[in-house]
Amino acid sequence: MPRDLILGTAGHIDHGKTSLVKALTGIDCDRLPEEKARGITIDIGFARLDLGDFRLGIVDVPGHERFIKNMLAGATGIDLVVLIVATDDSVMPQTREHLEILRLLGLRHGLIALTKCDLVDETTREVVELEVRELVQGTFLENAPLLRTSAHTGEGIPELKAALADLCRHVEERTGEEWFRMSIDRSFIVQGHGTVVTGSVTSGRLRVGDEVEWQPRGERVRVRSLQNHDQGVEEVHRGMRAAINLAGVHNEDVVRGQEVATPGYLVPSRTLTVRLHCLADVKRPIKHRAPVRFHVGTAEVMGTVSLLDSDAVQPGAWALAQVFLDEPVTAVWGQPFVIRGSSATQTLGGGQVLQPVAKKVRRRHLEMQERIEKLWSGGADERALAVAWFGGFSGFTAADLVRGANVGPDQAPAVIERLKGQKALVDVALGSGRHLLLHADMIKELDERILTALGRLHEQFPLMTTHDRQKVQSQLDYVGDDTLVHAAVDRLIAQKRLAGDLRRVARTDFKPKLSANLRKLKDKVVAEYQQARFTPPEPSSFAGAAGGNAANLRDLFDVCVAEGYLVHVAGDLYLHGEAEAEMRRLVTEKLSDGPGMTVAEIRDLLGTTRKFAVPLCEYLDRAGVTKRAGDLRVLPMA
Ligand SMILES: Nc1nc2c(ncn2[C@@H]2O[C@H](COP(=O)(O)OP(=O)(O)O)[C@@H](O)[C@H]2O)c(=O)[nH]1
Ligand SMILES: [Mg+2]
Repeated sequence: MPRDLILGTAGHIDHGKTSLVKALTGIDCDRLPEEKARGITIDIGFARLDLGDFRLGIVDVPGHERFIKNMLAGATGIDLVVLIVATDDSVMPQTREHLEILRLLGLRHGLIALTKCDLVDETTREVVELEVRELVQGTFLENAPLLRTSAHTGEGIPELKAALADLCRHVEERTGEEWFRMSIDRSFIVQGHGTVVTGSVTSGRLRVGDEVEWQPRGERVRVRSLQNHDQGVEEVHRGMRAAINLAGVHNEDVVRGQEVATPGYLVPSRTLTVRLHCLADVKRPIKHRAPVRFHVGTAEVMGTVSLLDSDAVQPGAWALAQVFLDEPVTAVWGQPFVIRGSSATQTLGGGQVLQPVAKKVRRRHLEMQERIEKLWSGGADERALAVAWFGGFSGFTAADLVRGANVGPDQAPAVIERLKGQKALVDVALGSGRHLLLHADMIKELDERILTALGRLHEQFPLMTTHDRQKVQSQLDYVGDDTLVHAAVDRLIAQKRLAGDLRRVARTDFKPKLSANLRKLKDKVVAEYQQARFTPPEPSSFAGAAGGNAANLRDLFDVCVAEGYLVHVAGDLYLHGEAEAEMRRLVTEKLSDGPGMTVAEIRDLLGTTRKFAVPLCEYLDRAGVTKRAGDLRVLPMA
């Protein structure tokens, strides 16, 4: 089986890129009527070249400075490049710009073709060769083969093919499992078949009948049929040009920049964290908050740069940054991107994606920066841990590691097991078979937050022995699964750092300020209120027992209310919690199968006196149990 690779062209307009592809393949890549009429390439065109051991899909790009965005869409999936320089024109602005873009895209393999050699003499050829050699110094093309060609006379074409075949042998083969991914560069309708999307397959393989996720829409669609260079095939894989017939997709909904991928692989985001390089030969640095055009895959989206560790990236320098985009894009860890000025007149820089799906990070936050740097400098385990850490309390999945840490899909389970073994990751069971994978720091962090929140409550209510678990959770500044908090509280109870039950908890290091006497008094108060039901005692009747200290007595009643033993009705009137519930039940029951009741009737129902009946009725109105209708109390619905 020949190996499939994708070759791109690059170079200034009119330098003979399209002519050279035609001389190599017999295919005219200028397919648009406007391209034919004007004789220039506007959008990317495609050809194929068989080289025995290798099959090249060729993407011919436009050289015109106005169509750089199309060049970028074409260059995004290529494995090797032919940089083309016309001998009658030598190095020109887009020769430089295309080379810069190829460098930013991380291209490693290519060769140089001098074209139109039929137009110039030997001396000129030599001068141009020197100029080109100088241009590529320090780049991946530094030692690249340089061939002299002419599309008109055929000079150098066989040698070019041989050099390409040789170059292909140097492109490293990828081993290990990969998920499928293709960034869409074109779409059209085939009569009777529906929408077809095309692109360069950048990873994995895809078969007829498979399902792909169409991003950023997040829709799952079925692959009806596949083509590679106009031939029906059962499968496409990395390095191939592919045309995918998608079931149930409207052509008008497809735009360049969308992707199709293995479901779960890509997640669209408007915020990405990146390492950003400012090109050495731009005039001004890239400033914090600069508006830019962000090119990733075949997508081009407007956005703003936020520099995390500086106010400007100087020409030639690198920085950590986040980009905030107007539209969501899909990317993976390490993926190259390019940024251009917002008016699209200049390529400013580019770099690699570190977090394809990021949350906004505070600038100049050293700990965050260190964690983000780990995503670049660290090995697979460290990258995985960084992804887990940024997953916070929501945790992470194996797919997050594939997308965000460049861990192979076949490697992810082993990485997770290893890190769990090292206690760096924790697998929390959430009940009913659900699991949550968390960075171990999150468990510690949650414990800390629970202890701190409870500590604050103890400080605020020094007399209260315990607090409601729900109340503690509401003070955590936590968004995530409730079960996780419950599990953490249970664990803290098991570790004896908390004391409590299913309903209420306290820190074990907390000593309630209630003296032994007051604790005894509290039990007495609660017991008396329980006994008295709807004819409760006056708080002042306990003043003597409280040592005549009014503040103590007030605190004591507050504690009883906070702990749910008593309910405050009005003024000095309290009911035992059970009596209050009983009152609601009795009144509601009576009213739901009878007419309204007067205060006197409610008084008799509760077996109390007028002194209590009036404030109790008003309490029931406030609580929404009853409402007033003239002299009567009725149910609020009535
Ligand atoms: N004499 C000569 N002209 C060429 C050669 N290659 C391309 N041209 C001409 O240069 C012009 C631009 O070529 P084209 O392939 O469209 O350039 P591109 O913009 O780089 O794709 C056309 O008029 C071609 O006929 C060549 O090898 N010799
Ligand atoms: Mg062209």
